Amino acid sequence: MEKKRALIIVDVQVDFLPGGALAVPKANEIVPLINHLISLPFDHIVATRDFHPPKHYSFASRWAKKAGERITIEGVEQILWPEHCVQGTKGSEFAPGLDVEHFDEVVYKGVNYQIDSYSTFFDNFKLRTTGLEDFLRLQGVEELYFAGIATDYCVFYSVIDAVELGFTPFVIVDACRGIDLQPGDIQEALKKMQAKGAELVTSEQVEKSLTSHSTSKEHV
Ligand code: VGL
Ligand code: ZN
Repeated sequence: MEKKRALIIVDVQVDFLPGGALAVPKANEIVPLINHLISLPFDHIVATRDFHPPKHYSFASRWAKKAGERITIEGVEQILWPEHCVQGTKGSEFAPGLDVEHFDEVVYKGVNYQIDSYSTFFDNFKLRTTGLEDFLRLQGVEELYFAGIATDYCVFYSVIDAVELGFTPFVIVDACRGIDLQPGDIQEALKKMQAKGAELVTSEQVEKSLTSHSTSKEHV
């Protein structure tokens, strides 16, 4: 039997699009591409949402500091960001035009005001899980295909955790966009994910591999 596959769509939200509070260059370009990926025969489609309370610790305004500055909380370095993806705001919503009706599961992260969460599996202190691992284990999913924002933050930490948890992760590089706080961050993140054991693929390769054999969905 074939391995079950899930598409994991990371943080494709209004505040990360050009014009948003934490705008990621060209992030709007991946929306049609991700919609196309959603139409492929994945066993599960999961989307994550960065979803912060108004005075979140990761917000520069919370510390009267500037975005891009760093602080240390309980020995863990925190980059300070502009206020973004605040619960209940337009900026926290999924990108307009994203095919949300096909999601099987939505995972919320960064919901505790004192702890940031780049990974879609755990918060940055690894104190709590988001529930994503339980969902994937329950469904018997082994292969994870990552797309979304940001290549060098939430996609990166999610993929590293996915390897450590024993999943088989693929990064769909053309369906991701990154921040590049320092130029080169995106390339370095891609290299590190590959070195950790993730496979870097294109959406075209994913389409070919998913449409060339029958899917487990047809057998259930
Ligand atoms: C993200 C910075 C702060 C991300 C979320 O989705 O990559 N980056 N919050
Ligand atoms: Zn955030």
